[in-house]
Amino acid sequence: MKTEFSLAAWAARAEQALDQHLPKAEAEPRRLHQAMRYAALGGGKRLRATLVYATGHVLGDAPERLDALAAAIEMIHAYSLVHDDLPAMDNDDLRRGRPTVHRAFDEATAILVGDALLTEAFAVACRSALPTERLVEIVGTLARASGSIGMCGGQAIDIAAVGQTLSLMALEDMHRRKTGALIRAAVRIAAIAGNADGAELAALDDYANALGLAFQIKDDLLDVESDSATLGKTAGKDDAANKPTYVALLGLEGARSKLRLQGEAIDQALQRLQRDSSALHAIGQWVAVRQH
Ligand code: GRG
Repeated sequence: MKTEFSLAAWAARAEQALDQHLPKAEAEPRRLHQAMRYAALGGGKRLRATLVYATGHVLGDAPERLDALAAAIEMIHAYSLVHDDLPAMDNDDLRRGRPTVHRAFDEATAILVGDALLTEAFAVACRSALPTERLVEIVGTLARASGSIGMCGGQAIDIAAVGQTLSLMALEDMHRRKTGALIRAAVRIAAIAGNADGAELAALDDYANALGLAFQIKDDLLDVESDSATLGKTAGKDDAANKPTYVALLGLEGARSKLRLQGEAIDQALQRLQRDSSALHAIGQWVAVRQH
């Protein structure tokens, strides 16, 4: 039986969950808490939180049970963006159409905002009303996805690769860690919360893996297709021309065809679920056609 869902409603729900679970702006230290809220609220596509709700929906879990996990994964994502924007990394002035945290506040505050968002995310995840063994698995999943074999590792590989020619395999490995790991974790933590069995976990992981690559390929395509992608960039070590991308390696048509292949992998993975997976399918379609 098909069940109703709305990706936009889940994205809006994530915003409310964040508002509820982030430290209040009036709580001391106020400047840090205001900056954390500035970084995490009021922008972003909420892809990772939407994946949490959609995976729960496919497994029959109500969104109320997943609010803390949705907030936690968006907090980790927000931390990564704040640190990625720092002068020592991408040195960006704008994020989500507003000054980056180190511009709106200051650099030390931005470092602390990232540290606090990452750390607090684990406390927020632990607010989920779940059996302890599932919570432990969820916390471990989030930690591995964020740490040196996941997102931080991908960022380190990316920094080392600036100005270098990467093979397709190396580029894919970097993206699987840098952006793919957290996207996979979003699906996995909802799957753990929803008590998915081994076969379902494997199918969902294959889905998320293909979705993560599709997201990155589309990001590279958008970078060359839209002038707005360069807004807010300061020239320097992270000049887009210096960065290895799918378009640089495969050309426009090659990258588009690789994106279509990920779409097929998404469909195949979802077929193995033997459930109404239209919500996850809709996210796959949105990733391929998104314009920002
Ligand atoms: C600093 C530890 C550390 C990691 C940074 C994720 C990341 C690693 C950097 C992001 C750099 C970047 C702009 C990558 C391109 C793809 C990407 C992840 C974009 C941002 O994610 P979206 O598009 O952002 O989901 P919104 O704003 O919609 O939440």
